[in-house]
Amino acid sequence: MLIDEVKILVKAGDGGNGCMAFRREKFVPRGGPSGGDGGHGGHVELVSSVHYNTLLHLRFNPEHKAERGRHGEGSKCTGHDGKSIQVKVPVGTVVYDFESSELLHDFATPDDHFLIARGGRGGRGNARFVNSRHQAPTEHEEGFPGDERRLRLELKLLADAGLVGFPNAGKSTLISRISAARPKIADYPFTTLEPNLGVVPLANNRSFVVADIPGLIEGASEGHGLGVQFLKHIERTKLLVHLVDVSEASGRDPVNDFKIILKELESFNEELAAKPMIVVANKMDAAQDLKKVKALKAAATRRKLPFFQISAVTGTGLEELVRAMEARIMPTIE
Ligand SMILES: Nc1nc2c(ncn2[C@@H]2O[C@H](COP(=O)(O)OP(=O)(O)OP(=O)(O)O)[C@@H](O)[C@H]2O)c(=O)[nH]1
Ligand SMILES: [Mg+2]
Repeated sequence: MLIDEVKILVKAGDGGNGCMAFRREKFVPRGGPSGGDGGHGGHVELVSSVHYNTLLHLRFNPEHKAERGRHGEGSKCTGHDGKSIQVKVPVGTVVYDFESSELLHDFATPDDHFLIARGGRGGRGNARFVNSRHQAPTEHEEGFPGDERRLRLELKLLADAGLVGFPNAGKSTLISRISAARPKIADYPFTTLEPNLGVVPLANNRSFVVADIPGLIEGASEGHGLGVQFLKHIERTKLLVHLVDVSEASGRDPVNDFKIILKELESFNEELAAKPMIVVANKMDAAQDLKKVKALKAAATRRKLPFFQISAVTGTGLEELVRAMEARIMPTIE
């Protein structure tokens, strides 16, 4: 199980200082105390969001500080409150105090707000200290400090997309090209024996998680090859990426391969087979008979499935593929 973990610092804003002032006006000989209160510091809130699947965006951005309150001013002007900030985390994030390891919050649902650092109260200005026996107070308070905490965030990564296909189709090669995962790659079947997860970084500071699982073969649902046991790792994904080897050297028939895998998925679990799927012709650099590629495209189109041509080795078509995956995995930003 892949765990994403980051340490972050959250610091709420300090309160503004209270002001010490006396009213001075022409023809008003003894103006009263008029120092305003300081504004309150902004809070830091953690908010769970469906727009994030990993903690990657916090790794490069580990400090989150809310604005401080402005100082109070004369004429009983209260300082402005500091702006609060929100730090977005994926659903599933568990928050611990870094020092004590105390569990502070577990984000189980989207749009859950958790106040993690409270802003400091503004100090009172001298106008507040006036009473019948104390007409000209000079007392005023400094602002109170905002909370500061070091946190450890943990997230059990779940795959957003699963790579399926025959052994040797290039699934591990693909995940190694689009993520930092470095699975074993070799030109023999069943190189991958355990599922691998990779985090795919996107341009907009977001990311999604891809699972590379061992290849399937005909009869996998009856236990042939490594069987379908690994499919349970992608049962909760939003998308399947079906890789088909279209290279000449493989000597395979892409359309036939494609249909066999579809059949195996169906016999494992109809819900899994009904997930959104992208069909990918891989090893285009080594494809000689483009009729085979065309036939695969037709088979995909007939099933209303989007079709892409890539070479996981040379990198051709990977950008378009990642964008298509992103569009199907990430909810659009409102
Ligand atoms: N020419 C070419 N070869 C590729 C491409 N993608 C993968 N390969 C080769 O195909 C072989 C199998 O690649 P893997 O990534 O290990 O395939 P896999 O689907 O993970 O295989 P299993 O783990 O056995 O299921 C390796 O020798 C790769 O170098 C490609 O785009 N073009
Ligand atoms: Mg592999």
